[in-house]
Amino acid sequence: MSEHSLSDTIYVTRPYLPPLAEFLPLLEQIWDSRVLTNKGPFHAQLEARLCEYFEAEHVALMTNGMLALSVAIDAAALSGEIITTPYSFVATTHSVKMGQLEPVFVDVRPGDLNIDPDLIEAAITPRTSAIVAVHCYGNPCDVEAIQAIATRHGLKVIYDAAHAFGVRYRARSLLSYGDFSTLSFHATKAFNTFEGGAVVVRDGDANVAVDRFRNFGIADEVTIPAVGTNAKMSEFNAALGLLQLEHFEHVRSERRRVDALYRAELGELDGLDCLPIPADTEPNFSYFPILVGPEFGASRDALYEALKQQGVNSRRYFYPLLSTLPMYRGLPSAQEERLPVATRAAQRVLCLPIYPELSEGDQRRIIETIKAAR
Ligand code: T4K
Repeated sequence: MSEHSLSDTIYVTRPYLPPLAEFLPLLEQIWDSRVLTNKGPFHAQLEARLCEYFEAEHVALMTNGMLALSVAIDAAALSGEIITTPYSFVATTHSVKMGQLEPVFVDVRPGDLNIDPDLIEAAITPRTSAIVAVHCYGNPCDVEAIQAIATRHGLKVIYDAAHAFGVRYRARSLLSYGDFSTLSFHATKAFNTFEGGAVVVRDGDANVAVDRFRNFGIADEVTIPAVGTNAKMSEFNAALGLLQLEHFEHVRSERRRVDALYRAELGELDGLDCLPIPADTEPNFSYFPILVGPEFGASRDALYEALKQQGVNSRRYFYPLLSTLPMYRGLPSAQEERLPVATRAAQRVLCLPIYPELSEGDQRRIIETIKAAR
């Protein structure tokens, strides 16, 4: 039994919420208007604000990040094989599979655990139609190298940018790269609307398909030219998003504070690696992954348990590796020997608590537990 009560449990994340008093007037407007969903006024405002913020011409709000991926995959009109990473949350590969496409796993790079562009070309076949890459933990993929390969082979590029809200790379929004970027605004993300998501669309023609697919394939009251789903964001979520946007730089700076203390205290420990902050990047500090190597003196799972004993719930994002799941492990690209970097990372990774309200005292409790576990 843990000696800690539930009340002093430290979770891997806690959602940031703005002061309730700021949200109530927006709720009153919803109550007055009775416009609850189907592209209401808050929905329109949030899409417009995010277009500015993401430096994009088209942003379509969605119910969640998984449906955002499904919508982008549908709008990209793909077929056959999709090159993707095994090192992600399960939504990435499931959205490929649910689009009746075959995932082809390619290993990741050790420096940022994003898909390794040097390995992509060898995985391309005449059946390949796209690359679905993930900006894992919000760290940018090698977007230039990936685009060059895609252009050479006529492939679409979809970035699962679920972790990458507010990230800037080479002085522009990371979401302005690729044909589509998809976001999650889930409670556990750096920017949340309770549940929510978005698709950033580069090509205006695809924007029509995105818009239709999230609304049952409907074009107008009497015209339904396509199959579709219901992936619409409600007015409640959109109103919250407008407010959250005003608080996002506060969220980012509080997360930066937590990130900096971990780096200062854990960065030099033998056998424990923090992922470096990537060059030319303004991060959002949405996760704090550490990699626990054999020299640390305790295994990753022993450290996970030691933290739990002290009331600290770290998480093994991303373990198990997606290529080991029952529905994917039979794929030729899922063989472990083809994915050595991702396999090792999944065995070693632990994401430590990081969120704006994490106090220095609680963070020091986490750090001391890690040091004592060696
Ligand atoms: N692509 C990628 C790369 C993703 O990482 C994700 C989602 C998606 C796509 C799909 O986006 P969505 O469809 O979810 O919008 C969580 C999230 O559910 C999931 O959104 C996220 N990635 C994934 C990495 O993590 P769990 O199973 O770890 O969540 P859960 O409920 O255990 O929450 C973790 C901790 O957060 C809890 O211990 C306490 C705290 N928490 C959580 C919730 C939901 C709160 O304090 N309040 C809350 O409301 O999956």
